Amino acid sequence: MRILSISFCGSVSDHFSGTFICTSEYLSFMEILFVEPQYYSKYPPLGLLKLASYHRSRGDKISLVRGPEQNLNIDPDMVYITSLFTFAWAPVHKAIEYYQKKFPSAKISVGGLYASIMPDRVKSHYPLVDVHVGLHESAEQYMPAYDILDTVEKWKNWDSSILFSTRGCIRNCPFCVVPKLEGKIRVAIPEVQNFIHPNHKQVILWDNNFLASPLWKKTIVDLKETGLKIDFNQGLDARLMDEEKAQHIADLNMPTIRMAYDFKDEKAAVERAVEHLEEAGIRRRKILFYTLFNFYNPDSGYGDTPESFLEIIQDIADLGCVSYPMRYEPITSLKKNQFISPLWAPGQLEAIADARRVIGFGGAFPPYQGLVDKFLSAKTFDEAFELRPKQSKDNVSKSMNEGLEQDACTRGESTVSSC
Ligand code: B12
Ligand code: SF4
Repeated sequence: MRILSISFCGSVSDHFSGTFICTSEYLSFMEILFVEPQYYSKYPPLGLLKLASYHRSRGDKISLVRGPEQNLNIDPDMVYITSLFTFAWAPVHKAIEYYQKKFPSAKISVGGLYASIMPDRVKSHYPLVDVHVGLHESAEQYMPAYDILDTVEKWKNWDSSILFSTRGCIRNCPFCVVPKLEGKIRVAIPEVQNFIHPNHKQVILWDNNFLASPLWKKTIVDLKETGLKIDFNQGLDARLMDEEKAQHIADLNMPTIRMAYDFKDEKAAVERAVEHLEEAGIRRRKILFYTLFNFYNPDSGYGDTPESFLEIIQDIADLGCVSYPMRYEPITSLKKNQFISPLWAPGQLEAIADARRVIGFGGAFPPYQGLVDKFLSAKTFDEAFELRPKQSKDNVSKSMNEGLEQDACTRGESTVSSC
């Protein structure tokens, strides 16, 4: 830790946050190393970028690395390690061990999703490490320090601003950890334009349930004014879609409208949402529905089945929209794709994975005529997801795609969400 004496009112801030520290006392500042473990991720470590901005505004010296980094010419006072999916715990543990050994006198703090969902597990492996559970409310107010991404090869050319305009959710779906970690919905950023980097080309919103925001209209108007491409990445709640919301959404530059259709009792709401969006001028093939499968609640004995899943896929095909199957992962899953609901056979789960790869496009099922016919004519799940053994991937995709326009909404998409 270094001690700096300031005898006047000085700015020690990040130019985006505009925060001033005004003091005539001794100000201590630290050198902090921010570590993103080396797990698979399509997105840079947003939480760490906000924390980095926050600490920069306090005068601390910050640097960012991904995974165990050998070429480091620093002697940090603190190492901040983030975490993501619980099933991606191994790279987090590896990072803790590596930096504990490399900087034995540094204080190590671990936060993020895995640490928040399973703090006791982290603590039992590493009793000396600080475990931070939940959000860091002060850091939440800061523009992420996107500039430090330049120092990490993987993120050098990152050009999108990511934000949560709200946190929390109005619902309490049994398969989701958001209400437990973030609580009820609240506005996190009322003026989204202040959180969009001037050089960025796209805005990605990670709101859990954007349409439930009391500021949904203002936020959409503000987003529209940026003229940038907008992605409500976590999906919009079809049950909350109405005529007015659909009109506003249609005003945005949004290649894909993502929503969720998880359970059969959502059918009427899903149909209404599609109608509203179509009336607002959005083509049905631009609308994508995430569909949960393999969910099972041992307490109630309730879960989806191959048959209920097929009905949902048929409904979506019939509506002329895209479906994106999403396999349920238990909240404390330590290994992806290990959980098998007692209402599903392992081969049926594999059949969905194979179909997404072979006859799907970017993991989704677009409303190509061949696919729609295949799903709608099927009497059983096995018939719908059966693949002709002799057809190669290229042949099947070609016959499905023939004469059909590739849809922007599924091109190269492999993102999935739980909402
Ligand atoms: C964006 C997102 C995705 C993205 C990927 C994200 C990425 N980075 O690559 C996409 C859309 C691809 C995705 C996919 C999936 N997702 Co997802 N996703 C999310 C979401 C919305 C945000 C995750 C994120 O990146 N957060 C970045 C974090 C860490 O930043 P932050 O929250 O702003 O950080 C704050 C705090 O955590 C803290 N903090 C963070 N780090 C640190 C470090 C220190 C030292 C300190 C002090 C504090 C601190 O301070 C920050 C500021 O407040 C969460 C829901 C949510 N609201 O969190 C679900 C969530 C993580 N997803 C979930 C799931 C289930 C999935 C899927 C498995 C769905 C499926 N069935 O296919 C897939 C898995 C994909 C895969 N790769 O295998 C679950 C995970 C549960 C679990 N067991 O881990 C979540 C929690 C949602 C849910 N339903 O419960 N997802
Ligand atoms: S799945 Fe979506 S709607 Fe349901 S509780 Fe989670 S964030 Fe809310």
